[in-house]
Amino acid sequence: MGPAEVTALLLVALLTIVRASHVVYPELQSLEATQIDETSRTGYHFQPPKHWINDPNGPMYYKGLYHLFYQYNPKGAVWGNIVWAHSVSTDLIDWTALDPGIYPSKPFDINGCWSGSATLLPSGVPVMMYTGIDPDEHQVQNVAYPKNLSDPFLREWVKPDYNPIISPDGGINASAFRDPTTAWYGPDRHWRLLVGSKVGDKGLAVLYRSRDFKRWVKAHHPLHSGLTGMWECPDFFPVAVHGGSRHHRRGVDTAELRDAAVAEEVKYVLKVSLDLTRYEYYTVGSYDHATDRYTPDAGFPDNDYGLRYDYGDFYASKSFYDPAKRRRILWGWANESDTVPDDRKKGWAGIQAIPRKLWLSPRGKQLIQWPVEEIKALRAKHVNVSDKVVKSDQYFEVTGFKSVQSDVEVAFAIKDLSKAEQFNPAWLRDPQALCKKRGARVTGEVGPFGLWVLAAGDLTERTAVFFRVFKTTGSKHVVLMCNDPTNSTFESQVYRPTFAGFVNVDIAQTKTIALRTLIDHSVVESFGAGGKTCILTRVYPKKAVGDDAHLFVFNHGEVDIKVVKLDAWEMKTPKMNAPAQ
Ligand code: DQQ
Repeated sequence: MGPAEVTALLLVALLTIVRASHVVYPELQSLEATQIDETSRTGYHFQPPKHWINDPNGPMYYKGLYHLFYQYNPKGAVWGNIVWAHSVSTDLIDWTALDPGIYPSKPFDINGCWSGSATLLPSGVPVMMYTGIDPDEHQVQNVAYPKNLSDPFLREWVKPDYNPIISPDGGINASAFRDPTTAWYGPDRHWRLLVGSKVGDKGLAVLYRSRDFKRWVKAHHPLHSGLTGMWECPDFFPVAVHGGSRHHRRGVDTAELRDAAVAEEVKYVLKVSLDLTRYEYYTVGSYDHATDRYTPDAGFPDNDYGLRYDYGDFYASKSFYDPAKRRRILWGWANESDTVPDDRKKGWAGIQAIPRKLWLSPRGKQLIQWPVEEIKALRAKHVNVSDKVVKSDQYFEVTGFKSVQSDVEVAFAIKDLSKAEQFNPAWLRDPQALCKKRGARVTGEVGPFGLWVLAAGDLTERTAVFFRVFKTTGSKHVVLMCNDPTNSTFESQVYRPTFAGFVNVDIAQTKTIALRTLIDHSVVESFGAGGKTCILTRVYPKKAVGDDAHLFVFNHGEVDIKVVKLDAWEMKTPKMNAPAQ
């Protein structure tokens, strides 16, 4: 490296600052992308034609259309100049891009329009609550209303002059005060909402109440807090309890809580996004409307080791209730794992994960997520394999279709669990560390077995999605699900940690385990055991691209496994954010 390059690098380092949780490159943030590199661009995951995206904002269903807003830089492929870009869809598959819905225009948001949520008022009027950055760089909460309610596209939004509706008063840290939730209505006829914040090391879900949606008063205590640093993008919503009168997979609208009978039959989910570690965790618990206290159920660790929606690259997520199909849908942002210069070269950065239906498991021990049923409409050419034994250290290729943009469902059977390796209870806290130690190339007894996706024909590049089974005390087992991208690309600068989570299944009883993986050029989005454990990762193969991307099944354990059934489909490319005519 010559002195000029060293100076340039130093300059970039000096100019690199962190604003809220995002790294800011002042010299890059307004550099328009002139060319788009399509090599690793996704086909059916949500993304605009170019530039940077991050958090999903204000998702909702209105007059027959799904609306998705998202944090977007209209001027470049790195974070900055943030507006609420806006897209609509009738089916969550084909998307039409509209002009940005909310963008800096008033003193209360002149330095940025950050994340927020939609609330549907009882009158049917949707209202957006979002964080604005004011001239003093303070984070304040604002509302915006549609200009024309009869326009199902909700193209224009009006910000009343009485904004901000919530300012960082009363001991609130003005640079750590953001991402208002959907509001809910209590039996005392007051609206409530949460705003993410922190005091010292303590993350807070600060609670506000309002009678008229205009004047908001801070409650004496936050709804909840935890020693996990700044809480971004809190989400708080009800889920139906199995055994109640309604089907447990059905979603519950916060608006339904006005009905006391419904309110008695639900549990609540509180999810927070941890700015310090850039992952999210959730708890399920009870919420007492009268005292505004939320108490997580026993069995939900309320700390860094809490359950996660996704154990991979999935952040700043937000759910909404879909009245059209009576379900709760979760959107989450997946960042790039390649470098900032790569993003500049690509001309784009960031995607949204496939929207997931989300519900509480029958025993109330965790949430389950599954890609929305609509994406099945994209399935095209189909291949399948059944009853195929994969012996120790063997693998085979799934041929006859193009896997670079595909949907793969497989069920593995394990005949002999007696040889499973002994589990060390110290591993329980950190599946990711365990998977780092026992990556896909480390042989085992029961596992590693699973898929090599986006693999080169000669296997010099491959991303492994796999399971390992351990035995613990008595006849119990622990199942680990991993995503190992360490061999995914020749490009050494790509961030590629192994990601992992445990899967809550009684494998001695089921003897089988299912995996569904959505492959989309640079996305590997996996759902273990019917959606109990999810891992999304971003990879950028150099060789395993286009028709040169292959799919294999492998078994690197001592014990044979069997592919009971594998179904794989090529996926069509939907209409992805073409501008409205
Ligand atoms: N992204 C937004 C913030 C939020 C963060 C800014 C999370 O509102 O806290 O783009 O990714």
